[in-house]
Amino acid sequence: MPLGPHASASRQAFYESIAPLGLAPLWEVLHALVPPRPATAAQAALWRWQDVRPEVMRAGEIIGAAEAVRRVLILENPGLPGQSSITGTLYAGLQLILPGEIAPSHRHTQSALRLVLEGLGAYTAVDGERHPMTPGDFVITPSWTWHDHGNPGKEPVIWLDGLDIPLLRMLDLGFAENQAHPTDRPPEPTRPPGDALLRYGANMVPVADERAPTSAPLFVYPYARSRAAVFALARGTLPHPVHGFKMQYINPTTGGSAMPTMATYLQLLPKDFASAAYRCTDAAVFSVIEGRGSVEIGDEGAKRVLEFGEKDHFVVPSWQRFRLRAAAETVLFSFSDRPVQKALGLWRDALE
Ligand code: 1HN
Repeated sequence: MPLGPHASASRQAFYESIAPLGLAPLWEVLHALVPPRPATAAQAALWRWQDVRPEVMRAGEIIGAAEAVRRVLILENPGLPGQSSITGTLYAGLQLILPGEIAPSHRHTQSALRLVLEGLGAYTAVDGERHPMTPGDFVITPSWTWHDHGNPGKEPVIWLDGLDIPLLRMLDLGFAENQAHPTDRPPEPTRPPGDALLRYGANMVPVADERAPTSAPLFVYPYARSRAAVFALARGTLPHPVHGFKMQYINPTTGGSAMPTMATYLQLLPKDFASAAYRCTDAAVFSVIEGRGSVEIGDEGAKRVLEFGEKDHFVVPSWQRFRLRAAAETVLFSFSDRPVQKALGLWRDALE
């Protein structure tokens, strides 16, 4: 029992006497339990590509993808050490797959997203379809879908992984299974290349769908298409004062977020754009696809300015005031747990 502000020696003795009965005094913790505003332990943080890329490549020298199962360096929030978390509810990491390697097939209740950062020639397979990954491609692995990765190409390939691991840990509903297959031979695809995009990515959905629908049947959002969409949004209009030109990736069968637990966005900031100050209750992880700029995070007195460039990652914690500035035309990918907060009727934002 931590010694709270009201814990005189006699009170402390009382607390110790009730602890074996599974009892604890609310008044010592009440203010921490119901803070006037989110008091996250997560901190604003930046991972610079030039610092982390060499370490990701070094991981490739010390362990193989098959042995590691997933060879990933976790982007761990400095305020949440040892928790494999970038925010209170989300996990992020950088995954490397070298030429000739495979990462074996498995499935889990945690939903996953990938944003390809570097390299050509690797694929990710979801539900039996292989997608050849190109930088900027956004790929999802919805909850409980089988997935594996492979690199039959000639270049190392690195991508960002985002998962709802801490959220599911909080809910105690982690399940996982490994698919039986030789570790040197990936499972054979069961669907032709491009199938999901053709079926679900043409502003149409199949009537009387014979395939068992997953929670989100469209699993690939190729960068060329998403990029064209945000640039089209920018034509002939002024940027939104907070968001610039920002679009959400959707699940075509619901119109909602691509996955039920994580919202994902692509955002274009014109050169010299400076956003209005803004805060929202969903902490967000950003990946810089193109351009450079800065993000100012925190209130007066506790402000931090993080300068970002291509392939850098940064995190804006819950309810911290932030402003984005673009020194060049900039394209940002980001993700958060906003759909969960909205489903519970709890999400808030404020212009201030
Ligand atoms: C996972 O399945 C992948 O499939 C990446 O690439 C990272 C982190 C924790 C648990 C499962 C993947 C993961 C993961």
